[in-house]
Amino acid sequence: MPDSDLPFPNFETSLKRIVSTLNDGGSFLITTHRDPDADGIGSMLALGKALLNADKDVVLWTEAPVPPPNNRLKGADSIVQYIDPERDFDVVVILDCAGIERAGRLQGNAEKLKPLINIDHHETNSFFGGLNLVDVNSSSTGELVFKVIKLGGFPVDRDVASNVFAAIQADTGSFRYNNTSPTCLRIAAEMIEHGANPWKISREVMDGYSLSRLRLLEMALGTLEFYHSGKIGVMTIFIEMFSKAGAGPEDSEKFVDYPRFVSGVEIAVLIRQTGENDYKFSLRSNSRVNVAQLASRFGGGGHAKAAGIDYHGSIGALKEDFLREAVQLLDGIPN
Ligand SMILES: [Mn+2]
Repeated sequence: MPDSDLPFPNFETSLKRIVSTLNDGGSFLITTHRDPDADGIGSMLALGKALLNADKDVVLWTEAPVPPPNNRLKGADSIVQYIDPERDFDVVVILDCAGIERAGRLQGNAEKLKPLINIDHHETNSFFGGLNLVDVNSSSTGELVFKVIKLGGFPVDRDVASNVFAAIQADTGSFRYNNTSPTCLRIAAEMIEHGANPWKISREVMDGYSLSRLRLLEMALGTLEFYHSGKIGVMTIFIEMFSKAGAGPEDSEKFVDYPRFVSGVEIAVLIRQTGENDYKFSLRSNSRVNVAQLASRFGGGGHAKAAGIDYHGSIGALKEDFLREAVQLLDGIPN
């Protein structure tokens, strides 16, 4: 059987099939996961603009309006929250999204989502598309999207370049995490040659903090706790802290880095209250521990170094359960 007939063809075959589907199509619906990050939004905007430059019809959709700072990405004001139910698309593209259930209300129209292209780099991706370009070794979905744009010959302008750059920059922690590969640095360099301005992107999108975010951080830092000889660092944000600071959930983005920054910490945890008995746990690993594996014990998922869990229950019991599993995992790994 030729490789192209396999249900999960290799990377090059998937890439070629996706490029020819995009070339053949005239109208596209492009989206990303709920609570999108800069990789999701940047990838949408980059692919959308490149297809637009090739005279295609493009609708960019997210379930909720894009909050700051990612609404400052170039072209973010063209993202809509409404799609005419009568409207058909030749191709639907879902970016940076591990499972179809994370793709917002779109999943209700499964019949309309064909052909469905899934481009992602999450370890837990469920290959929900008709065409799947999933590569866990890619730094970001932005990197994969650029490979599609390049092979397709879709015109790259400054907006495309800025969004690919921002997507890669965001998912590599500004080129610091261990997914910072020669490939992503080469693509980033190419994006600068196409007009991306690293300082401008850093200043507007990566830094761009509101004062309420810093007020929230001030309170959150006061909650830092350390467990298991300082190997587990936990920060907690309760709903009343958000209202006191005048901040939204997006203002706590990357706060998990603060416990992660501390020497000796192997697992960093940000606990965010989202409802009376609802909590989101964001997990980061500094080295040996696979936090996607840890998250999956509680129905969550993500990457080896960054994962999340949605929890329902009382905070005391949740923390106890979580810490027990985390300690077990840490102790089971040889130094
Ligand atoms: Mn990503």
